[in-house]
Amino acid sequence: MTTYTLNQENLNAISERVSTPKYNRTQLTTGIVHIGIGGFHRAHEAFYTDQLLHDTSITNWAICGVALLPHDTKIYQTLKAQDGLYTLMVKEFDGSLSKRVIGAITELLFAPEDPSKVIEKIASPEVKIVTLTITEGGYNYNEATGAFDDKNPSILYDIAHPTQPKTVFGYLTQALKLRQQKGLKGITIQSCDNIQGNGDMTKQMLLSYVKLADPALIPWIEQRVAFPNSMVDRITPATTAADIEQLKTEEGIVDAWPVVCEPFKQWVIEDQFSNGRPLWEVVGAQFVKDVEPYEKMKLSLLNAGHSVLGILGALVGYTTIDEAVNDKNIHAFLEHYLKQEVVPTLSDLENVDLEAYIASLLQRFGNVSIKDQIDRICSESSAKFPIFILPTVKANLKLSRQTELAAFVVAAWAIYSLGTNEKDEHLNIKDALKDTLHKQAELASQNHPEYFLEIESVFGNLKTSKPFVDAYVKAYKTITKEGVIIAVQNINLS
Ligand code: CS2
Repeated sequence: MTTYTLNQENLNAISERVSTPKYNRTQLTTGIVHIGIGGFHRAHEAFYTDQLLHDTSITNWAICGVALLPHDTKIYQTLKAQDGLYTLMVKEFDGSLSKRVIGAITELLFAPEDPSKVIEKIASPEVKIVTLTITEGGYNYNEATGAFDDKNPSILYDIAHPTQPKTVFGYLTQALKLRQQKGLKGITIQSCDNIQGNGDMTKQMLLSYVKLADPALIPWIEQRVAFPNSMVDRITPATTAADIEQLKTEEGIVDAWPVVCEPFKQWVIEDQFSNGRPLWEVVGAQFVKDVEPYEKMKLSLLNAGHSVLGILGALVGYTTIDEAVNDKNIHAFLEHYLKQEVVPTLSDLENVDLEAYIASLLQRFGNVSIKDQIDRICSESSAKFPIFILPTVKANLKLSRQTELAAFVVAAWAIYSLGTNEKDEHLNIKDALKDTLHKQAELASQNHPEYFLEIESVFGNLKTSKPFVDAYVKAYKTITKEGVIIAVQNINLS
């Protein structure tokens, strides 16, 4: 079989083998600048937008993908060499694979190379939306103070060097300022990260930055920039060498960075845009007045479920999420956690069948073709726990309800942070707070489990809750003594 390198020139030949964009990519204009062109964006927003460009005659919503950080060079160069094209490989439950080339990203910028290009792009009249996937930790929010972290060295750098920014806040501020100077219309800044109230959070953090960097811009932002909240969902594991090889062997397509994902997808967005928006509803997105209940449900069930499986699974020695959820003890633990500790906190969700949602989650987690990496799930847990798990704990403590199972997971995380699993294998921990986590985990292991809860930027004042600390210490001791599986078996899950 002839092999073709994925790029615009070879698209015709490739279309004989897999589905490719049928719209004329060269005639599109850029309506969206997206910051953070990792797998999730390419499996989600870019996928929806590609479908929209495909199904309608709309031409003004192509995406300019921005790689913001110096370590994003590889993804930038790869996509650039492929003219923004990549293959989406959807792994169905029955093990089959559907492949499709996505064409919605038509421009690419590498911010560290020339910041002014990114600033000017956002400040061009045809751009109406900036979307973000900058990860949960990217918002510069400090859990301990409940505010923007104004001591962050990158933030201080951006304030001192406004035209050569490094952070998303520095870029957005300069770009908004330029839009104001040019007398352009407002713009929408839409977060696609897993954060409760992700639009509100973006607004709060951006305004905190602008207050320090350029306070005169605040009224313009308040009047002309919209920050819709949204709930985003599609499980997107990291691409492996085997995925790249499979595409080459099966289709003769040489794609240096395809994206793999599950078939399920969901996007619920608050319909608040200041300068128009794509008709994403035509291709399945849901526009609603209030997205909060959807976000809460997804973060506290799906994302929390992932962290539970990730941390417990990693300690036991599993490497993928399906292995962890297909272990009957871990499965039972997770199901009970979701039903006993999370569901009671979601009582304001009307018309949602939570039992059915949980059943579908357990099925999605169990998809053996996905092989979602436990390493991916456990990475940056210090940014994830405060969003996925701790709000549930706080809500339960407030009403004097059980937090035993969440305490068990936090205890497992403290033991995980020592860096070795129960098989004595090294754990590859990736976390911005890795050193702090390790240090507190070490102290905890010397007969003071509670020391792990001292990390205020993660736990806030959780250490002052006696019922939680008691449950946590008890779980810590049991897991250390008996291991995760026996400890789980010994919890009364009825
Ligand atoms: C995961 C998410 O990063 C994580 O811990 O829970 O990436 C998850 O796969 C997505 O939010 C699914 O929509």
